Amino acid sequence: MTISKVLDEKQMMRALTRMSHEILENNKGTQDLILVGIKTRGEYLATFIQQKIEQIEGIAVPIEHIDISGYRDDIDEKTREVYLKLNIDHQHVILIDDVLYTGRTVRAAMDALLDHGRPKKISLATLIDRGHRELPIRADFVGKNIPTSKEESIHVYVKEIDDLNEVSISKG
Ligand code: 3GP
Ligand code: 5GP
Ligand code: MG
Repeated sequence: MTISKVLDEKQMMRALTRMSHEILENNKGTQDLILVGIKTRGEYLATFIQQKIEQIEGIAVPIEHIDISGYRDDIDEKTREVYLKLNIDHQHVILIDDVLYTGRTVRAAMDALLDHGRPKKISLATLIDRGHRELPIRADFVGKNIPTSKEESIHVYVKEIDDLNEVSISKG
């Protein structure tokens, strides 16, 4: 198996910092902004972006994390239980995930959100876009585009779980 580093810690932090600025620029500040991290690793990336936005703007934007496994169309379990404490009506929700691949996870996350309210806008931020979409979904904020083959895997490591911040790609 060959493994190569795609982003070291500094590069990963810079990418997330740039994405935080882009989100603020796009939204013209923090007004009506809600961050929703998709578990597991999207949760930690969302928290990083929230802290960065607070450093830049001095405002802690609302944040929530969702586990959308019950909403996926390619697994049997259809529990469709996603709990959101925040009222997302008329808000600009930024969905945040680690890797965007087929787009099915994001489709499921949008279903879950729309069961809970009527946001004025949903945007998508992903640290890595590896291509191979199976649905008409694209990200608004991307850390790095990494064209992959289907045999390759992207590994996103976050300090809170993996004791390091890094992205690598493996094959074989
Ligand atoms: P995450 O929950 O921290 O994002 O999807 C469950 C986990 O499996 C993910 O972790 C992800 O890192 C890992 N994973 C690696 N390759 C794949 C893949 O091709 N599809 C999915 N759904 N998950 C993958
Ligand atoms: P999708 O639903 O777009 O196919 O896949 C997105 C989800 O699957 C992400 O939440 C991500 O965790 C996981 N995923 C898909 N491909 C990869 C990959 O190559 N590496 C990692 N780490 N996660 C992946
Ligand atoms: Mg993920």
